[in-house]
Parts: sequence; structure tokens; C-alpha cells
Amino acid sequence: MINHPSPQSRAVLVAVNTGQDPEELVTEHLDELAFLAETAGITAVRRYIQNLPHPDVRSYVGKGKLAEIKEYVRKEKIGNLVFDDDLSPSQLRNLEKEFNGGDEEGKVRVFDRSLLILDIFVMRAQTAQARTQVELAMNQYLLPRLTRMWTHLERQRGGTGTRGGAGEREIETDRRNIRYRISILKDELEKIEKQKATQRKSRTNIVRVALVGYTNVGKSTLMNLLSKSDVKAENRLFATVDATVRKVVIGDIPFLLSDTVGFIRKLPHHLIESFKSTLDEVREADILLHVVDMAHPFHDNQIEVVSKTLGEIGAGNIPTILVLNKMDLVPGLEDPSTWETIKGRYRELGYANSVFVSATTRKNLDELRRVIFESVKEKHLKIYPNYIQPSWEIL
Ligand SMILES: Nc1nc2c(ncn2[C@@H]2O[C@H](COP(=O)(O)OP(=O)(O)OP(=O)(O)O)[C@@H](O)[C@H]2O)c(=O)[nH]1
Ligand SMILES: [Mg+2]
Repeated sequence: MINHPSPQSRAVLVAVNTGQDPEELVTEHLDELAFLAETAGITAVRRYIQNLPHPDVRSYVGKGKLAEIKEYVRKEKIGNLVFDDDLSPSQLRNLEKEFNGGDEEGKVRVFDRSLLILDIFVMRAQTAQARTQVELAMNQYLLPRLTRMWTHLERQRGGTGTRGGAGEREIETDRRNIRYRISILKDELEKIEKQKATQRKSRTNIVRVALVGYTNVGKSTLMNLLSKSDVKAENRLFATVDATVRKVVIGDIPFLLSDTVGFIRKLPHHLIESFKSTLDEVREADILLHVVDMAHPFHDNQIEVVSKTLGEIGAGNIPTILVLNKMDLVPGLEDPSTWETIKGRYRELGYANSVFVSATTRKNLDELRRVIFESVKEKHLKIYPNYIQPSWEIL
């Protein structure tokens, strides 16, 4: 017997091309969306792109395109629609109605980018802090979209999907419950944040270095190499959604190295807000190691997204070392004579300090250690002006 994939495991992706980005970048954005879906356990089987000056206010794509998608989704029994942008509560409602209204066979789940990312964070969060933060972000996302959640809840209960006076009353009750839950979660987070702040205060006399970067660039792999720890590193988006801090010693100088959640294009606003305390590790760092996946065709776009997000969280002015990782995957980069040109280009973009490495082959790792050591030493001497040891010069 052939096992047919279930509707829940398959999705179509929907995007609008406003004509502002080059064609390859639009494709890349959809590749990334497909990777996000895959990470959430959903396989993208087809992509729909509509050229529009801006997404349709009512239903994101136009009527004609919608009908086309609907026909395909019905015929192929697809269980998920994934939109590349965030949908307004009313777009979401309209799409829910369009795909599920009055049709019990349908049951198509409508995801926008934020919901997909939130779902992945829900799956990944391990510590109490991360779990509380994710739940807060999820509730804040759901509050203005409650009709939808109500529908979902009702489906879980095996309801019929009909809306009536009772339904509206139920939504109001749900809304109250969610508001109450949000206030409880905020209280819990405040308590956790206080504890964390105390922990961090006890570490003021040690230099703090934070690994930052786009998701899946190799931050955790480098963390493990530099600190001999055991953070999960996988070829998946958002393998890490917590923060890990380890003490590292290079050439006799101790410092703290942290690895935390990666960034992505259009990271949901609620998520950044509620991950404030996890991101404190970045905000309060003395030095940032901005890790870049050199094998990614759009790594410069990723650098821009990361630098913009760092600015948004108040970490835009921290001295930064650009760690140009995965060099083993880029033909030609094994020849060091090519490095200077690329480094020169990054210098022009404001990254005075950069180093090529491969976390996998460990190429140039000693050079990375040396560059980190130089920066840490400089900072360390500001904290302990008289504390110099000759062995520091030797690595
Ligand atoms: N070829 C190659 N693969 C690498 C290198 N560094 C990391 N990887 C791989 O890239 C994938 C992502 O690595 P992670 O260390 O999990 O990346 P991350 O930046 O922590 O990712 P998130 O936590 O998901 O944001 C894994 O499959 C690693 O094995 C490298 O230098 N070369
Ligand atoms: Mg990681």
C-alpha cells in the first residue's frame, strides 16, 4: 500500500513580487520560506508568486490568483497555505473564510510568516525563560486575530465551524482569557529577568563576547569549538532559541562567550519584544562576533538584516568582528590571496575587522582565536589596567 502524504504535511507558498527586489532575491526569499516550513515539518509542494505593486488589502493576492490557488489546494488536498508576509487580522479572516468557510472538507491552515516562525520557536524553546517568552509572543500575536484561534479551538473540539451569537460570546471570553494570560506571562518574565540581571551583575568584571548572525550560519558550531561546550548545531533554521553562556580562556585571558537565537528577515516584532531578556546577552556584550555564511548566495543581504536587527535591539554600536564562516564551501576561497579583496570590501562597509574561517574543517580557527584575543585583551586592559601577563602574547 502506498502511503499518501497527509494534507497537514504539505503546503503551497504564496508571495507577492512588488518589483522592488531582483528576481533571484524573490526566489531566495521563497527558498527561505520553504526552509522555514520544512523546519516546522511542512513540505512546500508549489509556489505562487503574483506581481503586484503591493499586497491586496483584502486577500493578499488578487481574486483571480486566489481562485487558482483554491482550485489547486482542493484538487491536491493541501492542508497548509503559507504567506511570505505578515497578514493583517482582516486579511487572515478573509482568507480563512475563502478557504474554509462553510466547507468542512477544506480545513486549510493559513500561516503567515510570523505564525510560522512562532510555531518553530514554540517547538524549539527549552528553558523556562524561552518558553515563557515564546508563549507571550504567541498570545500577543493571537489576540487581535482571535476569530481564527477560536475556529482552531473549535475544530479541535470537533465543532461544525458555524458562527453565531454563542460563538461571538465565546470569542469575547477567549479574548479575556488571553489578556489575563498575557499579564501572568509578563509577571513571570519580569521575575526571570530580575534573576538574570542579578546573575549578569556578578559578571561585570569580565569581558563579554556574543556570537550573533543570521540563522543557520554556524554560531553554535563555533560556540562549541571555542568553548568546548555542547550546544545543538543543526542544518535547520532556529536550532537555537535560548542563550548559552560559557567561560572561555584564550592566552590566559578569561572572557564570557554567549550563543543565542539567530536573526532572520522579517523577524516577528512580538518575538523581538518578548525575547528582550534573551537578547540582553547581545545588548550588554563588549564585543560581537558577527558570523556570516559565506556559502549563502545572499550573505550580504543577511549581513544587512543582522545589522539592522542589532540596531533595533540597541546593540548597533558594539565593536564587531565579522567572522566569514563556511569558507570550505566556497570554491576559490582556499587561496588566501583572494581574502584581501573581500576584506577590503567589508572594510568599506564599516567592518574593520574580519576573518575567514571554516568551523567544519577548522581552517583558520587559530587566526580567529588570535583576532578575538586581541579585541578581548584591549577591553580587558580597560577593566584591569595594571593586569598584564607576558604569556598573553603567546597563543
Ligand atoms: N560546510 C560547513 N558547514 C558548517 C560550517 N559551520 C557550520 N556548518 C553547518 O551549518 C549548519 C548550521 O550550524 P549551526 O551552528 O547550528 O548554526 P547557527 O548559526 O547556530 O543556527 P541557528 O541556531 O539555527 O540560528 C550545521 O549543519 C553545521 O554543521 C562550516 O564552516 N562549513
Ligand atoms: Mg544555533
